[in-house]
Amino acid sequence: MGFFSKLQESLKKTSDSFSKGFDNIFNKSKPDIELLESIEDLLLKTDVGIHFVEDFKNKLAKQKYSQESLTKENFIKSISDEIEEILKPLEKNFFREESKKPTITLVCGVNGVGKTTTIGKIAKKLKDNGKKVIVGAADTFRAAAIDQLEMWCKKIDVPIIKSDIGSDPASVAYKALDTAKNQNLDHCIIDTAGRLQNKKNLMEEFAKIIRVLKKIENEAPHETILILDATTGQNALNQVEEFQKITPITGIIMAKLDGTAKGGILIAIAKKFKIPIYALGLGEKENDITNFNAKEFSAAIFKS
Ligand SMILES: Nc1nc2c(ncn2[C@@H]2O[C@H](COP(=O)(O)OP(=O)(O)O)[C@@H](O)[C@H]2O)c(=O)[nH]1
Ligand SMILES: [Mg+2]
Repeated sequence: MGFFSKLQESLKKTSDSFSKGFDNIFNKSKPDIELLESIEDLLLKTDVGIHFVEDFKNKLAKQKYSQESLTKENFIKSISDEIEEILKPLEKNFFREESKKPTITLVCGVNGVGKTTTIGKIAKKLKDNGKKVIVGAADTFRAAAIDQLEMWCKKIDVPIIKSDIGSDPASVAYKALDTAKNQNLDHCIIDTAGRLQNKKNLMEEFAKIIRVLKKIENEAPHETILILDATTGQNALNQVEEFQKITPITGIIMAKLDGTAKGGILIAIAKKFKIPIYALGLGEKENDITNFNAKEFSAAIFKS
């Protein structure tokens, strides 16, 4: 299956929600104001966010649709154009060629969003692209987290640096980067713990990881990727805000877009934070990841 079909299939719940909503709205002939209100409700249900809805409504109001041109097709065209316009500037491919060797990437996000799984997928994809990758298991808080990353690394045949549960995350990160340097590898990817409920500790932990990485490579980390879970809806916005206080985020990967009708959350996040989007997670398997493309995303949302 091609990645566009995969994206379409993954976003099916979101696109079904849009298309059923639009059908319901446009099957009844209603005066404009009611129509706009129905559209507003529908958009809010898919989590695109109030700012998007308000701006879009203003834009529509300016376009002055006549009664005849108030068709479903016209609306869908306007909305998908608007979405593409917002998302287009944020297209950034994580798998682009990098001159930095090794490219050092910190992966962060709250527990359960898909950090470890996403690391497995990106390491696999980088490896498939001929890159040499090493992974550091710096989420030392839970034994299961280390085991899980190790299982991934075995499966995709990528080396891992790990230590015991409870050990210092910064020292794991340091060892991973040191190995990457010594062996002239292309990518060093560090998994981290996501205990946002203990923000002060997490902040200190990140500061320390970054401090020790900088001892080896002054520019480290080149990338700090925040993983978000599309099924958490509006809460993802808070997570961006909180993690930005902990450390500057260079890119977002939205995981679990396959499991939700609330795929619109990506639009809300794009509109509010304007952080580049590196990739999308579309399932639990190793190849369930795709580059982010604004046009394809918008097309997939309005497919059905
Ligand atoms: N459906 C789906 N599940 C995912 C995706 N990414 C991760 N998961 C699942 O989400 C759960 C938590 O993932 P994990 O990588 O352990 O999250 P972490 O705690 O942030 O490291 C696991 O059951 C994963 O299989 C995705 O893109 N789609
Ligand atoms: Mg994990």
